[in-house]
Amino acid sequence: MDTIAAIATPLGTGAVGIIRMSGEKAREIAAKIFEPFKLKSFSDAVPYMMYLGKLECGGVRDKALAVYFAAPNSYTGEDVVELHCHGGAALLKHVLEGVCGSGARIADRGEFTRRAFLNGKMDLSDAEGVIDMINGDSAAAVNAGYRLATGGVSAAVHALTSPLLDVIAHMEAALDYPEEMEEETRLSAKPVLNSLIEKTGKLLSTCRAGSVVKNGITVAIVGETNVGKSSLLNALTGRERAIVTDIAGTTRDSIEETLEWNGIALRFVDTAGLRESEDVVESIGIKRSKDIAVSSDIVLFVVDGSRPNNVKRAELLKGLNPDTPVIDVINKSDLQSLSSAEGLRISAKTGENLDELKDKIVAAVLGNSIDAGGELITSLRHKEALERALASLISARDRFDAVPAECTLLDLRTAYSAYGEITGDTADEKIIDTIFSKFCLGK
Ligand SMILES: Nc1nc2c(ncn2[C@@H]2O[C@H](COP(=O)(O)OP(=O)(O)OP(=O)(O)O)[C@@H](O)[C@H]2O)c(=O)[nH]1
Ligand SMILES: [Mg+2]
Repeated sequence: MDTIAAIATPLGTGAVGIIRMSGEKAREIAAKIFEPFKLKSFSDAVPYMMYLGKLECGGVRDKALAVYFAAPNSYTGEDVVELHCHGGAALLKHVLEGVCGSGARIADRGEFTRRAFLNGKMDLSDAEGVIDMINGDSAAAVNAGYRLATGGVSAAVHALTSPLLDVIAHMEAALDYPEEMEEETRLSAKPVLNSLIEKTGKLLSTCRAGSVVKNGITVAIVGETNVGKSSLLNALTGRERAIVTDIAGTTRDSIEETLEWNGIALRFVDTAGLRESEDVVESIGIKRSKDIAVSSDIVLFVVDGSRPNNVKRAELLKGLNPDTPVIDVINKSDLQSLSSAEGLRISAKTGENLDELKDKIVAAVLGNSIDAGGELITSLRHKEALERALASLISARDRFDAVPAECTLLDLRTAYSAYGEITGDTADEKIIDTIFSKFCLGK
């Protein structure tokens, strides 16, 4: 394999900037451009040790650190060298040019990780975990990426494919034998199929929680005008984000703000108060409020507890997906209560019960679907592959006694191939290209 190189740190100014090389010539190139202070040559470098020295390359000089990771014990499985330079954009650009002039070429997006996959250092789903860790915008998302990257999902899938492969092998072998033997093998396959169907279904049932963990929860704050929706957004996020006045119809456009609660990203969307309006701009805002409520994961329906209750709740929430949870929130608990509405009493002014509200939001969306220690499916690609595997397994089981063994085998091989797409065992080039194109340069 040729030697690839890239700047592994973000472009811009920083304390440190890292140039990474992978391939046969990595150490040789490093030895040409980097003189360690305490060694005659970088060719004598002990792997996994950092050396301080002079880097001279691409027309620039730097006092830098270099480290050599010897194949196969490196990220890519090949010889890897990292040059830890000072983090200047021009400096790094010139060093990279110099490195490429010495026999490396610039790496494509995700090419380091792609090589790691091709060299068997990680499964395809592990590689996707690496992207998720980098892109994760909450602690829960990062941790789900970590679980994926460290083989959680691939182990769960391997636990399904190995018994399936056994069944396939036995059934294939039995095809050539007398009928009783074929029958016996077929019968012993049945309980395995049932167990695979159950386990695959269980994994699929974690998709909703997985999506919440990865993407966060979108929370629409809706209600009549002046009930304190914008005040609630501001109180929750601790910022004067939305304009608050005692004039009904203050908010016209939706305003979004994200906070993290117990590691999960909560994306609150304040909306225009719902009422009959002749005003063109306000009417567009109200239409938008309804659309946001429909597309969000959960709705906070806010009423003003200091006003007699005449809220047309059902009418205002019309069109909502019946599966979308709604939390009734009675705001202004610091004032005398005149409302008979039921719900969680809060005050955007004093902050009363706001933490309880955030807990309630997470519980309403996730329920107890996060099984501690169990794997979470966070990727749509994995979900689709599992669904296809499940459909084929069910088809194999349900037609088991009615069709020849060859037909059952066809279903089982389809299921096996669907599982294999997740780990990369059976993924085709196109899937692999798509996955690595989502990586950043230098990863
Ligand atoms: N006492 C008290 N007043 C509040 C509370 N929350 C909001 N208010 C007041 O209620 C009025 C309306 O607040 P907003 O946050 O603008 O209400 P809104 O629901 O966003 O109103 P629209 O944007 O018009 O739909 C303001 O005068 C707020 O100061 C609260 O918890 N207690
Ligand atoms: Mg408002």
